Amino acid sequence: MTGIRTTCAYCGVGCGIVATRQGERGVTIRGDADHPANAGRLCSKGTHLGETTGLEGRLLHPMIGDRRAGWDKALDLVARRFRETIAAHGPNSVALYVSGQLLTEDYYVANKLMKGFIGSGNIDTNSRLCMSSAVAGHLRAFGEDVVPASYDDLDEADLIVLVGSNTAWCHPVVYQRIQAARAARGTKLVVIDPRRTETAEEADLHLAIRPGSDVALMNGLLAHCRREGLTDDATLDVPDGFWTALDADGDLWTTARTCDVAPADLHRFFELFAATPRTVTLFSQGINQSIRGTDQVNAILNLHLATGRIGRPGAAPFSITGQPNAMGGREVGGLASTLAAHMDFAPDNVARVGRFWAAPQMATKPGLKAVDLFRAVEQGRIKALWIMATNPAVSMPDAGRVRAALADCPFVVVSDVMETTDTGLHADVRLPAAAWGEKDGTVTNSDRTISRQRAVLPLPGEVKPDWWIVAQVAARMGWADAFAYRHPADIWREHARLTAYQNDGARVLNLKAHAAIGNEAYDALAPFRWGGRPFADGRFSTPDGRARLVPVRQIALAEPLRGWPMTLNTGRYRDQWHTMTRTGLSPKLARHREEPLVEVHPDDAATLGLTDGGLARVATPQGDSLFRVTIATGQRPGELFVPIHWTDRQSTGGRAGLLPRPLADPHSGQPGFKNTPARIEPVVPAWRGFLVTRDAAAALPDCLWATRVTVPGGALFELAGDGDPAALERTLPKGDRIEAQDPAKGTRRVAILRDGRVAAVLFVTRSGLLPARDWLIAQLDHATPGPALLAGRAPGTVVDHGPIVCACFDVGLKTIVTAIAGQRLVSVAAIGEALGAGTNCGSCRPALARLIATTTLTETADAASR
Ligand SMILES: Nc1nc2c(c(=O)[nH]1)N[C@H]1C(S)=C(S)[C@@H](COP(=O)(O)OP(=O)(O)OC[C@H]3O[C@@H](n4cnc5c(=O)[nH]c(N)nc54)[C@H](O)[C@@H]3O)O[C@H]1N2
Ligand SMILES: Nc1nc2c(c(=O)[nH]1)N[C@H]1C(S)=C(S)[C@@H](COP(=O)(O)OP(=O)(O)OC[C@H]3O[C@@H](n4cnc5c(=O)[nH]c(N)nc54)[C@H](O)[C@@H]3O)O[C@H]1N2
Ligand code: SF4
Ligand SMILES: [Mo]
Repeated sequence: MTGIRTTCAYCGVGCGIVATRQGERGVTIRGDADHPANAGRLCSKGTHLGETTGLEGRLLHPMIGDRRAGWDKALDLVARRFRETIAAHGPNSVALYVSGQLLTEDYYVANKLMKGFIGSGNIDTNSRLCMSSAVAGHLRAFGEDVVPASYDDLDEADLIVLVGSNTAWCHPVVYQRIQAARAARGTKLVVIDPRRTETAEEADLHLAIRPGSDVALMNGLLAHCRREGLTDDATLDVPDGFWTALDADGDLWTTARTCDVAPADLHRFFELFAATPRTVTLFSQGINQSIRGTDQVNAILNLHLATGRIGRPGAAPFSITGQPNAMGGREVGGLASTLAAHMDFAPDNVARVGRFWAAPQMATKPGLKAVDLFRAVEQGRIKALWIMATNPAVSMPDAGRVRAALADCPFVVVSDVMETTDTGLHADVRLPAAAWGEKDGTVTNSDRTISRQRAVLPLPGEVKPDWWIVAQVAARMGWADAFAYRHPADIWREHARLTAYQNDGARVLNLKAHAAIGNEAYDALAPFRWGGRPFADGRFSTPDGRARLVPVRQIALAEPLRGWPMTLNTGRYRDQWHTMTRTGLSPKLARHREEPLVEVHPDDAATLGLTDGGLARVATPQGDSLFRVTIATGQRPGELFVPIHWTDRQSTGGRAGLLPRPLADPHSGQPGFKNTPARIEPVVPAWRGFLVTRDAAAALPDCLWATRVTVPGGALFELAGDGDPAALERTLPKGDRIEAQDPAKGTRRVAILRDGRVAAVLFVTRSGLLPARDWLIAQLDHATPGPALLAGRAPGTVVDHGPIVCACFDVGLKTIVTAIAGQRLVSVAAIGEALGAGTNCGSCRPALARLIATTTLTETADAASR
């Protein structure tokens, strides 16, 4: 085999990849056919990882302020400031904020430093924002945070229910697996999501419930199963009054009203679930990211426990994780609320872990959870903060406030792979970490499969692995012996030993077999899943071995607030990852959704005067930001959806993080990102335009709306503004200039040539049309004649392919629609044969299916009106 087996950098599906180095920094990628998570498949993000391994924008040296510093100096400074702060203000005056994008080994070392040596619980992680409600729900029901499902269950299920999960975009390879199961055994698919996502579009049934009504739905379904005699709670711990309270919630019609769905649809779902013992309920952020997230999780767990849909093939509740190593972080105890190796802060656990670590100073109670942690920074109670592998200035709720807190914090350290991030701007010290392709260690995916990530590329510049950086600081704080790791395998063995240490079966997580593994065996480690089929024997990790049903009630859903009549939902795009530090480098991935859009129902758009393609300001009590409007029938009226990805690096607008409330679930501390009172109003700029430039790293032009789109050979900026567009000229590179103007329309076109080759073109207009961007982008660095450049198109005809649908083969919307109509293509496979679209990673297949449906409809409608 050529190439190195590793795992994808992105989502919790945890796909195996075979990566082959090409030249200095290049990597070619293919799916690993032997990996149990993906059997060779990859989605668009994994497929295009090779476009993101260059050194552009990387942080390559330690930095103190804006100056390069040697490692010794930077590490000494971090250790000294942490030591001094602790000496003056106690261990709780410092904190670490880490990430599900660290490897298990990195995570283990950071957790050990904080909880065993500094002696505070103040280490929390971005997983708090991601699946802490699932963790809290598992603990309440099972007594341990164990995901009782595996991907194999998806192959063996007869019904799959996706709740609050846009699987087709966020876990595409799992989605393909679901589609394969549907094709192979007729598995039914139900999607529960207020939005009609691409995932929902292909389902057998979509329940577009009112946001926040999931408890009503699950409780209603459980009551239905009880009435049908399908529940068996003999072996469960059932609190008094559990069943009577459930009955009091009312019948199908009441539930349908609460959830705002048709009673007939709800009935269909209830009957289907009741008739299907092999059911997997897969859930993610629509459930977790709510101020009632933990109760929502337990409503799902109650349903599965009481109907026996757990611990059996094809039957399980399945909390799917977001980040590549969210699960590994849970295993080492990287949340402020857990200790280590699936142990909590019970005194005997604290004593046990303390013995194991020979810890001088154990944390004895949970630390601050993310929202409270940044509040403590704001209030000056935390005076030294170290952030690793996460970008909270963008991703925390009420992010404007988080930025202000960071700016005021006396000492901020940021370990990142990128030179400039919105968070890094507030750092006193920046430490260059190894990126995907350079890192070496393990990750655990959504179904408990542990895989190796292996280095394909050498460490560039002075970059170091995260575990090394933490261990160095620990050593300089005085604990060299406890952190004397030389290889990630040293850490892995220690972690494995801790999971097995005095574990008499009380904890399912037990990696005993790995406690003495050699370095070579570690390097060669094949993917394996721990825990087998958890709870198959009916025994849970509670003291009496019984699972607990947790009484949960649907809270009254608030009426819209005065002045904030809309509800704002936030989430993800198919081809972008979080704050775009990596996916933002890929021209192919940029094409799916180039700008941050706000999706609005057509009725709302009509009432509020919003136009498709126009700009709008979305405001909440926390802040406001501009977005480009897209009218979407898949939105419920009164609800808006915006993506989370755009940062100050990428755009003057689209800053979703400024908008959500910093309110969190009382059990888990997970913020409610999906449901914020908001309003929206149109913004009509005086002029619109765009800039295409060879300078990929060009600063954002200073105007009302400027969004960077990575394109082959440079960058495209979409622009709009109110002031004098002449100010934009400052952003043009130097060179020979040609220009044309049309005063009647207020149009100005400028092209800059260097050595006769196109360096940049700028088009601005007050009332005219703008040409399609594709052809101009393709002219970068070409010796294109001036008149054609200023005309914005090739002499003769140009084909506008429309927005890219298939990122792998660059196939545009218009090309596809023309082919469907012209060649009478009736299936996704037929489109694949004709155009190649959808035949590689498959991420665009749901979009292709929709194009077939809508194109055929239009054709029929045209025919009928003729
Ligand atoms: N392309 C891509 N994939 C990713 C990521 C990425 O950034 N980009 N990030 C990864 C990470 S870390 C995570 S956590 C996952 C997240 O994966 P998902 O959870 O699938 O993604 P989201 O888009 O955050 O939200 C899912 C859905 O919840 C719905 N929802 C909102 N409110 C409610 C509600 O009240 N009830 C119900 N039932 N549904 C509701 C939203 O409309 C949305 O469609 O994705 C992972 N995969
Ligand atoms: N409004 C709203 N906000 C949300 C969400 C939402 O749905 N809506 N979802 C939340 C969820 S589920 C999540 S998971 C978060 C994600 O939010 P973040 O974690 O803030 O987002 P990322 O862009 O993944 O940030 C990772 C950072 O680590 C860097 N990095 C990458 N690899 C490494 C490495 O190996 N080592 C180091 N040291 N650095 C590295 C990257 O360059 C980047 O700066 O966002 C949360 N915020
Ligand atoms: S589904 Fe896509 S992003 Fe997720 S691990 Fe697989 S290839 Fe990577
Ligand atoms: Mo996440």
